[in-house]
Amino acid sequence: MKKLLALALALVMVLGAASAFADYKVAFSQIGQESDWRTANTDSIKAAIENHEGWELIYDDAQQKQENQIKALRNFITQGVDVILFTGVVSTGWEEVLKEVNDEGIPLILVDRLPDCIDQIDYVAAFGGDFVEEGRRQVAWAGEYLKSIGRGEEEVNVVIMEGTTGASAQVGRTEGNLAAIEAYPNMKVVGQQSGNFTRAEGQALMESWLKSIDKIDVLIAQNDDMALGAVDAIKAAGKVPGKDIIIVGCDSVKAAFDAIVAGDMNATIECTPLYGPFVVEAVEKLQAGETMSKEIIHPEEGAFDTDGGIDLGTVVSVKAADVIDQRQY
Ligand code: GYE
Repeated sequence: MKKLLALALALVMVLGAASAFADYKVAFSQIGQESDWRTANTDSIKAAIENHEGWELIYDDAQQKQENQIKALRNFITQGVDVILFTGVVSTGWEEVLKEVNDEGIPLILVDRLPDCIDQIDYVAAFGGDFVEEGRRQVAWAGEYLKSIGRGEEEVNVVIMEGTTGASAQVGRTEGNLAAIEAYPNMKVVGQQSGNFTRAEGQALMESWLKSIDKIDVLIAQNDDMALGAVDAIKAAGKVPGKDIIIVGCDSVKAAFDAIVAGDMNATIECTPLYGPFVVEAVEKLQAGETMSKEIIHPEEGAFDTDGGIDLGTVVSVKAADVIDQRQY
């Protein structure tokens, strides 16, 4: 009997010690791998968690499907993870599953594309780009640039290549694009369609626009990958990207900097994917029992182009060639 008791006691101690050292499970439901931005975002968050002592990363790539993300979130609940990092492929349809996460008492950190139901759910912190402002800056860049080269009075045809339909990044940037265009009566929207944030779909959409629209002067692409796909389509059609068609992208990925320096693109509005450090700070605070502000944190972002000096009201563009060596993604 005594032996049995001693054994049981030893077991309890071993288990207790093991649980004290067990890794803190940080789960991350990622959208997919549609763009250079997304790759940089995944790498930043993965590395930050994996390199942190005592944390274990549980990662899921939803391949652009909302149903996969819902499944992943329910799996995280079943596995009893300690915290969930979440970004939603689209902005609607998350109430039910996020309430389930709340009901289980699993802390939720929102990153990048925030869900529409943000006010109905509990979360510990939220980080994301200011998509409306990014969209506004895209059009303002084109409008101000046209003025700077003496084309401010000329009627120009603009096409807007949108991101994944229903994604908060698409909804916000479209709102910003259209609101900003009001300030430039010379700019007329002659095409507006989704290229799904991918290079291949951006190329295909530009090909079809070049066939169906007589004159295109400006392309506003809601991410750089689509802009780069469009560059290929424009070249294939025998036109000169960056000259015959002014191209403004979004994200400010390395490939866009290269394209700007090469003269193929004119500008890119920054949207940072580097959320690793934000996530680490939030999870550390959570572990320490500190409460955080519910305010959505937008990182500071700039605009980059061929020559710099275009005043966008909230920010002045910087010459891409001057800072290309400092780019981290
Ligand atoms: O701009 C785009 C990516 O949600 C901000 O998603 C992100 C967007 C980014 O596919 O390239």
